[in-house]
Amino acid sequence: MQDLLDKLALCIERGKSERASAYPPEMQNEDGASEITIQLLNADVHPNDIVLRALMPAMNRVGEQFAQGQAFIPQLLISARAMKASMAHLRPFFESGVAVHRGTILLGTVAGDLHDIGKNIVGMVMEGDGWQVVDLGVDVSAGRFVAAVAEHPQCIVGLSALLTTTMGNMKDCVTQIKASSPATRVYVGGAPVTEQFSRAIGADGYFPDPGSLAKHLAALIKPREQPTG
Ligand code: B1M
Repeated sequence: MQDLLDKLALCIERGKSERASAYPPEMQNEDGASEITIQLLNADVHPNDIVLRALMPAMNRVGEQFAQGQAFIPQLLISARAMKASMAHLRPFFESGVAVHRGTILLGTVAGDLHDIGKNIVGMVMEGDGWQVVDLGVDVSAGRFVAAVAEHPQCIVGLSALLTTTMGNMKDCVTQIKASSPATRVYVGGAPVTEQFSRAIGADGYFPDPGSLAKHLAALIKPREQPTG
């Protein structure tokens, strides 16, 4: 199985989305991220393992190459596309896995930031844990968060940021959300964010991954209803 996980990681690194894709030329007529993900799922590999043992390490390697000037924006984009091709098959496995409704979580990547892969994984995991996810997308202003909280008064908010230059915008979001709705819990996450930063901006907590966020919320908030069927 490790072979298939390694193959999937290679597809992410090289940006091979699916077999039909002509890119990269040296991988023509080979299975891509889409086909290999299906093979892994058919072999009963858990979606979490696919994320943790193939997708994330591959994306981190692409990020390191980018940081060292060995990869450029187009490579990041095609890797992101391959990652999304894989995640499309994983989503149904995370959705509605449990017969509970814990509440609503609003998710968004803060203003100025276009990174959405991590936020999307958080969304999938939370859905699987019984949360209704309202995904506001990327580049979300504090004002849009405030308006969405007004529409979903009982919600919890999860902010994501991947850039040191945009994580500062989380403060604005926390401040404005708390000003309009003091009881709303606001959690933060994303690669550059830390617990210390979370405390400094008045957020209710920092979580490094969706699993720890889901666990924290499950302990804090008991399911509100048990739908039948
Ligand atoms: Co960008 N990028 N990028 N990028 N990019 C990083 C983040 C970077 C670290 C790369 C590097 O230099 N090594 C660097 C940031 C450096 C810094 O700020 N210190 C960087 C840069 C510089 C940039 C640009 C500025 C480059 C440029 O234009 N010169 C630019 C900014 C654009 C913008 O946003 N305005 C840019 C653009 C892009 C692309 C658009 C090309 C693409 C994003 C595509 C997309 O998302 N649709 C991209 C990518 C792919 C990356 C890397 C390679 C991968 C990010 C990713 O998807 N990781 C990234 C390097 C890296 O991360 N190693 C990089 C996988 C993902 C599953 O992990 O997002 O961390 P992550 O999410 C995790 C946890 O953090 C957590 O759970 C997730 C799952 O475990 N989590 C939460 C996330 N949000 C949470 C919220 C929570 C809880 C947990 O709620 C409470």
